[in-house]
Amino acid sequence: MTNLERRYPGEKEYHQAVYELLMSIEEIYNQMPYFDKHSIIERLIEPDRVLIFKVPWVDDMGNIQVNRGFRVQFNNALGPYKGGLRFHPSVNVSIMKFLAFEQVFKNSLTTLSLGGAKGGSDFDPKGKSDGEIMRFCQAFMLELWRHIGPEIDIPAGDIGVGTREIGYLYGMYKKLTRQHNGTLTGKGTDWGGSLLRPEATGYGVVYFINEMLARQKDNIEGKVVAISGFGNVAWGVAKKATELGAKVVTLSGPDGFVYDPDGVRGEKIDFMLELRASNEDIIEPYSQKYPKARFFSNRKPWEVKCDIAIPCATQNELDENDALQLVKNGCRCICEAANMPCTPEAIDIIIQAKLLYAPGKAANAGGVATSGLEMSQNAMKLSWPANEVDMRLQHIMQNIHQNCVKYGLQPDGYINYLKGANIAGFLKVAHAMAEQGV
Ligand code: NDP
Ligand code: 2IT
Repeated sequence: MTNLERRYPGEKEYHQAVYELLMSIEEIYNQMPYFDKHSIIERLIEPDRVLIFKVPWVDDMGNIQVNRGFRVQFNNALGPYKGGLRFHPSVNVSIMKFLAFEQVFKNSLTTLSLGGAKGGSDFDPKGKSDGEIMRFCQAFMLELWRHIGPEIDIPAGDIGVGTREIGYLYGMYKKLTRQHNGTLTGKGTDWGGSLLRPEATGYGVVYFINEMLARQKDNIEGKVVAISGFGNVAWGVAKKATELGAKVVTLSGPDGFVYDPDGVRGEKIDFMLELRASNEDIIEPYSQKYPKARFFSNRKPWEVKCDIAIPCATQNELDENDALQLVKNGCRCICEAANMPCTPEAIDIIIQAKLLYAPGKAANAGGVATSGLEMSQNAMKLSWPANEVDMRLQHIMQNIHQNCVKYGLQPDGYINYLKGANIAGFLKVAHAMAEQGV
């Protein structure tokens, strides 16, 4: 850690992600000198390559804008690089590296042949016209296309990148390469996209929660659920949780959160999507449209009494105070749908209180797993019906859960899912690296 911090000063999200993993695997690593002999840690924490490029584009006023583009190809021991693209003004090298690092172990957990990568830009989609989004995506691909390919690196969506952006990116990729080979997942379902990919991250999260609850002879039906965000992942979680009989009582945006005592269900879930698509990115209009819902400006949903809390927005959005509040209010389960949404201090509190806690790299792996299923369908030039994709997704989430239990079971019977996920994800990558030589 000291070396890493010296080499990459200020990359705090990256340090945080590496530290968390190292703490989890320390014991098992020290029991197997074989890892040290192959310098696995030193090799594992250094990305294979970090690409940073200029993205110049022309806005609707005719002005030239310049953004930064990134692709971190972290590790391809298990398969071609795979991971999403994030368009958000906060994007920087540290955030890209932490996300790519997490992706390596998440992809390992899916049981599919996928390496880990992440990319994106500090471009802010907020308030941009459709034409501007298209021109930005085209300019971004003008550089990225030479670094990706169906057996090299397969990008997908993340914050600010959904089906529309994937369409523009893929269109440009296709022109430049003259190939329609499926590179990029989350495509439109008429031209190679897998059914259920948009829902998959959220659905997978809810399947994972049900697996955790099943060990306690319980399930999600009748539970009160608090979620943050109102993007793609929040939408999938709300849809599946509601379908299985839970009541989702909160959503949040950068302006605050809404509390809906009747539950976010039916047409309200579709309204979430409309709000998100409006490019306004505020949640307050929800409470204007549904008067029973109350809006709390500049506050977080974690103050609401709930059985299950599911952060679905961004990194470090749930801190120590939020964790204390959730524990005090009798919350039983905190499941990370976003990547690294809980701070290390929050995680300590949650685990000490022996709550069910699922780290993002296990719980949200259904998204990338379904991207992997999209790649399989593209390679076969076939598309599976939704129920087949769903069945495979459920099976993958059960498998991830079992692996977390296998490596996370503590002497007192408590399952430390963080430790379990990190060890299970790490072991596969480490063995593959050792077997493939330096
Ligand atoms: P969306 O862009 O659809 O939604 C993101 C939501 O989070 C929005 O409500 C957004 O509001 C909010 N948000 C983003 N950045 C910040 C910030 N810095 N501070 C506060 N709120 C923020 O993205 P997704 O739903 O796809 O992604 C949500 C999370 O899930 C991310 O952590 C992502 O990495 C993770 N994830 C996504 C997967 C996918 O398949 N899409 C798969 C696995 C994980 P606003 O932009 O206005 O701030
Ligand atoms: O964080 C993630 O796992 C994603 N954004 C999805 C990546 C993918 O390749 O589908």
